[in-house]
Amino acid sequence: MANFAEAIREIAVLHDIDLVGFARVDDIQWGYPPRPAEDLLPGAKTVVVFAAALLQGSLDCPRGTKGAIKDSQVAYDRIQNAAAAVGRYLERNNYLSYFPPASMPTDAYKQKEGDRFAGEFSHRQAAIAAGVGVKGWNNLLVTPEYGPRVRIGSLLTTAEFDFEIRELPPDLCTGCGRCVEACPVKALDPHRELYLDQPKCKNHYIRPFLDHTMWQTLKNVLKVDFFFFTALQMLLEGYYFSCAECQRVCPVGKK
Ligand code: B12
Repeated sequence: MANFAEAIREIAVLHDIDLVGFARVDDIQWGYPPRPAEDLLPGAKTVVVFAAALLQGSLDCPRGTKGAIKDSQVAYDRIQNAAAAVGRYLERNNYLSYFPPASMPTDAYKQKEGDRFAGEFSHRQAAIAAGVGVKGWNNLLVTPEYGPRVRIGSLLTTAEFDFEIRELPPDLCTGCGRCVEACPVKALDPHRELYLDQPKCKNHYIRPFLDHTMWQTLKNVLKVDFFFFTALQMLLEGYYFSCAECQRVCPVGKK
């Protein structure tokens, strides 16, 4: 059998992917809401995880997150291009492949704590199983090389092949608490079952439309010029988030 792991790494590097990992789908801890790989690709055996590092300079830029948005969009393209190329390579070898979106579209659920967005697959859980990183206090995947400053994506495949999974130090996230402190809306608490208060994070993060209160949100929408200009930019440019503090302040992997 071809050395799939090696060939996949080579394809990923050509698409500017920084870290590649592999895991058996049965070793992925279920996410919540549960969505096992079998649901998405019947017969799935292996998951390939891709991490695309972000520019630390873009995240650190004192003028906010505009540059970071662009860099993240490019990271999503890098991941999707790599996943599509690896998928085609595996299908040429007669194994089916599927890559769940690394970003939107997501599903929305009504829950008692408020609306919750959930992707159809947890790239974070897959990346943890593949030894790409560990879960940090910031609720994010923290890698030794880039800390949480990565976008991640996965490809499911029916192929089974040999690979190695690296061992990561369990204290990679030292629990320094900088992310918890830095969160502008205090949405992080690693001592709760769900580290992240999603509605709090989401309402802050997709500002300027949504705000902390209904009233403030309405005021934003009623500023007509502001509303149309912002809506236009969001639609044309995919400009939709305005906070990445929990990624920015993490000391792990900082240059
Ligand atoms: C919806 C979404 C959001 C929502 C909700 C976040 C959430 N779910 O935690 C909002 C808008 C709030 C958000 C915010 C952010 N997001 Co976001 N988001 C997503 C998205 C699209 C889906 C997440 C999801 O629901 N997955 C499905 C569920 C099943 O899995 P999960 O949440 O990953 O896994 C957790 C749960 O399953 C839970 N869990 C596991 N078992 C159990 C069992 C029980 C009983 C319970 C209750 C829970 C539970 O623990 C898991 C790990 O935290 C993912 C992409 C993706 N598809 O994964 C990006 C993603 C998680 N976001 C990302 C980023 C970067 C951000 C932000 C920094 C904003 C920004 N600037 O982009 C913030 C960070 C917030 C934070 N500190 O967690 C990155 C994270 C990269 C990394 N290094 O980890 C991802 C992976 C996108 C990507 N492809 O790179 N996000």
